[in-house]
Amino acid sequence: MPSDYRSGFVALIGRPNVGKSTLMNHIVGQKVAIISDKPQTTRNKIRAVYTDERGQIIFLDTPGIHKPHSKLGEWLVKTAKDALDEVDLILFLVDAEQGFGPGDRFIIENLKGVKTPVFLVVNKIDQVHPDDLLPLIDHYRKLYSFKEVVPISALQGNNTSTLIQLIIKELPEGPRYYPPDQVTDHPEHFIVGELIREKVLQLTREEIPHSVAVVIEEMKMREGQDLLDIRATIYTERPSQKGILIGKKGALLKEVGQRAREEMERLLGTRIFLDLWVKVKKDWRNEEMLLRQFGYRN
Ligand code: GDP
Ligand code: MG
Ligand code: K
Repeated sequence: MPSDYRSGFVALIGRPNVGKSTLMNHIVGQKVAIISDKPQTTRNKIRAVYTDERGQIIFLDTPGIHKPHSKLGEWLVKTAKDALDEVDLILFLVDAEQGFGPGDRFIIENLKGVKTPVFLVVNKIDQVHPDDLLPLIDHYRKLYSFKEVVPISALQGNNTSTLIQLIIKELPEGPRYYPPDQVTDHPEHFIVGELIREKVLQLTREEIPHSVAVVIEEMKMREGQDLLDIRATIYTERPSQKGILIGKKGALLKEVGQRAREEMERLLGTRIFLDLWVKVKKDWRNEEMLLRQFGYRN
């Protein structure tokens, strides 16, 4: 990793249907698997992670800013505004085809109290004549001082690499928080890892526990099925420990997997296929990639 590696948190805001989900999916290069739609209590939920050799962008799902019609609505707007103060950058996505709307005005009014820099991202440029684009951008610019203005088409991918480049430039220097192949993160990752570790501890003796770590390599719904695929690796420090963990003809590992899977299914309310591996990694405690993943607590 270069020493000037950049990383940080980016909130994507905008009216419904401006293309937020489309942009997110395009940037991470695949559909972001939604593992659970249980209501979130956290203000910022990680939605997608983009990684390249220059930096890592963590996109957050912050509560939307809509004109409040109630006390609860007011509280939600307040929460959303506070959340926007905690990120490194805000992408305000607007719809070139629909043009300026009252929803945009409301968001801009609220951005005025927020210290985080804001990019205006004008989406759906594939639907408008270039001559109409500049007056629209001017209109937004008169209302707010955006750090950058980036016209894109999230659907066709026009100018999205420029957008990524500008985002990374704006982020502070920082570490890679997530492994490069990870595009989503959910608290479930952590819980699932802990469940596996718990079963290992319950089914083995003292020589195993302290040297065991569990990494969830992949967790996603199988296309078109109500089945969650989870691929996990249990790391031990010595080959002898690996042998113990696997057991005679794989019996122990099978037992660990079965117990963990049954509990996960109850917890997450979905059928699960658990693909469980054991690997030896001497000194995993010093391995940067693993530490990053183990160190994560939401
Ligand atoms: P969200 O509500 O902001 O998440 O918006 P979505 O991502 O769900 O997009 C709403 C609609 O706009 C969908 O029908 C998308 O296919 C469409 N859309 C998104 N981005 C573009 C774009 O760049 N060009 C065009 N033509 N349509 C887009
Ligand atoms: Mg959406
Ligand atoms: K601001």
